[in-house]
Amino acid sequence: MSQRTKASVVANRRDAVDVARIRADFPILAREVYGGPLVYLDNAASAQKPAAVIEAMRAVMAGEYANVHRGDHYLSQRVTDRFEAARGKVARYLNAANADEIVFTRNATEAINLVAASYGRRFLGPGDEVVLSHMEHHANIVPWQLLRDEKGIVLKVIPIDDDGNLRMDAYRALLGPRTRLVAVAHASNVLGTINPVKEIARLAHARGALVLVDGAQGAVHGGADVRDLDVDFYALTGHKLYGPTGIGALYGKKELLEKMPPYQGGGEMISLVTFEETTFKHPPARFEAGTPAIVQAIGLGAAIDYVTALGTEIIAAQEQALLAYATERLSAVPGLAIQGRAAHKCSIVSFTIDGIHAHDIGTIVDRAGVAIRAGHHCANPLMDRFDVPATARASFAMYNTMAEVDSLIEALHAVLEVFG
Ligand code: 7TS
Repeated sequence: MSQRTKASVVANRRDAVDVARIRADFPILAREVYGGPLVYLDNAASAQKPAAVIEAMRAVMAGEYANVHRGDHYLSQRVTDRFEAARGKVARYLNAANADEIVFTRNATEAINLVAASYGRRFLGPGDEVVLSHMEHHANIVPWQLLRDEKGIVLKVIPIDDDGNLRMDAYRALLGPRTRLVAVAHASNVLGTINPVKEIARLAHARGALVLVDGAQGAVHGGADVRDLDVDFYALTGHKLYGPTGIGALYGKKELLEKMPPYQGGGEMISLVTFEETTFKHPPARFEAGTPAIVQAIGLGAAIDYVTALGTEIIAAQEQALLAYATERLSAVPGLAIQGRAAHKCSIVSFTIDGIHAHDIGTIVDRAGVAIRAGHHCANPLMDRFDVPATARASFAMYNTMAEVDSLIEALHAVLEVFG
């Protein structure tokens, strides 16, 4: 093993919780890269998977696999039960009133596209306004632009301040008689800002507008309570929540989903088909055409079981401790600027270093085994707002350690050396 000793992955007393115990649940964290420990700080892009998720997926394929909802036979019934149980777990995780309010999708992107393609095409028309924010991921911008080009809706953008907070005064001023939908991120994947979604929803509802929350990041850090937030739609993605890829979910209030038309046609979503006409099932089946991601949904259910058993307090305690420590140490790196200094943040820190491109930072720290992300993070308008082409981004999960933050800082000093 290189100079990068075991110390950099071993949890110690500076950690807020017993991280070593959590790390032991994630097989990949034990592997090495370039002959030294892996320091995985790219959790906002995709989180690693606990053994419980890997095992749940293996077990269903090895022992209980068949297609869902369509077989009278034993295996089909067993796997259908497990698939529907996973839906129930998502519903409980989001505190939805009913499992029928959860539509399985491929990811958060597909969940947002579903609302644009179904609700948007049916209920929005020329001049209707959809309010977005300047910190949205492309997944919560482009579907609305496609709808704008098709239906003539108008997009309005909530500005943000220099610390990365939504300008709530400007938001209030944007809300008007034509506002039909407000679509905002629960948490920014670049700035880490956690938005005041409950207040955003309250103000939108007072004007008769609906609220869609992109929870791709927000659902990870301590969950989300859709009834407390009182949002109409909430999109999440499984792979950031320690689950597999290929599975996400859309929460939608029952009365809304019930009046929304299908956006894809095929098997499983119909009641009766003739060549003249087709009648559709009730939600969520209406929105799940074709064979769903059965194994992945069960894997997501296992991931939710895992984080629920660990407990949101434990997760939040370690993530917030990592965020505070990383912010303090990064701030002391010469020439480094942090983008996103909101008071209420999740464990994501974006930064730039004077005169060094973000991709160079990412590449050099990688050679020290430190995985971060560099780029525009699918948030071009936000890059423009901060007048940077790209940022480097470290994003922490509850299995990361203070010692790993030290490894990042050490690697950044190596970057500074390379660039003189
Ligand atoms: N919304 C936000 C806020 C995100 O951070 C992401 C993914 C998405 C939507 C899309 O999620 P998907 O699972 O549908 O692709 N964000 C990132 C990221 O920050 N780095 O890689 C993916």
